[in-house]
Amino acid sequence: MTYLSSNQLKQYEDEGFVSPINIFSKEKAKEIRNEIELIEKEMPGELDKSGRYNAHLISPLLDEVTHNSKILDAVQSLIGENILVCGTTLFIKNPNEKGFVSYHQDAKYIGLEPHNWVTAWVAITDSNAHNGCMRMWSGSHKDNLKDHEQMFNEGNLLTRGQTVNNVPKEKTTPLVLEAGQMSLHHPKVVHGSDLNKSDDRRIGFVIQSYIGSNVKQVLGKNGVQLARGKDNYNFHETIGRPKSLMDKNDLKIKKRENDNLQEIFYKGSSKKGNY
Ligand SMILES: O=C(O)CCC(=O)C(=O)O
Repeated sequence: MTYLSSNQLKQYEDEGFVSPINIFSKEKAKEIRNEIELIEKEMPGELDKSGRYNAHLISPLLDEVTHNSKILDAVQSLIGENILVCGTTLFIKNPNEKGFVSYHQDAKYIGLEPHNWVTAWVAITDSNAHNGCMRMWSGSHKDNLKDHEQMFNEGNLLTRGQTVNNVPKEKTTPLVLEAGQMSLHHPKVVHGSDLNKSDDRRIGFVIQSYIGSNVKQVLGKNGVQLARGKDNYNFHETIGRPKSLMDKNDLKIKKRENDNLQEIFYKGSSKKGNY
């Protein structure tokens, strides 16, 4: 068991994130990258735009990451022993593309209440200031939810380009990770990321999020998987784990889940973005 240490718990409480945490080897990370790139090659477009969500439903290796016991031990330290997975996102920044993530709070649009949940950002490639790693506004999770401007701006990897203005960027902390490490962040911490200025891809596989079984989806429907413990509340439909890579039926389930997610992400918006 590798629960978070008291120092790590303190970091999460004070800063709204804990990082870095070692999960798997660089070799394993490369294997996972190869599986992602095989899907991209065999099924062009499958992981693009709204297809970037829930790739763990069609990829046995991403499923393995999602249910990794080291990750779950750390998550259990923060949200308790009954843990559900309610979705994943691939945040890929290719070199020479203008991808960035505006500063935002996840809890603003995701519909998961109460905030007994945490997001795990797992580095499939190294992630650093040069290739656009996440940057956290330390301590911002202690404030209420902030106003977000909906920018729908080019290159923004968020659905609506939702942006918290006046973030003191020079004070934000870069979460530098090696492939195989992860960070955990709080639903209300303000965070974003810059352009990838390197000549390789930056790939983050994000479990967004691990929720306690007491958490509801108040904006729509979310299928979940039981990751650990018991689901005492049964607020959500349960979805299965992948049978094999790119299984036909699993592809349909992924599509259905992602259609539901679109309803959640664009609830109340008259405009739709790319994701
Ligand atoms: O991958 C990134 O740069 C941003 C990811 C993010 O905003 C998140 O995981 O909540």
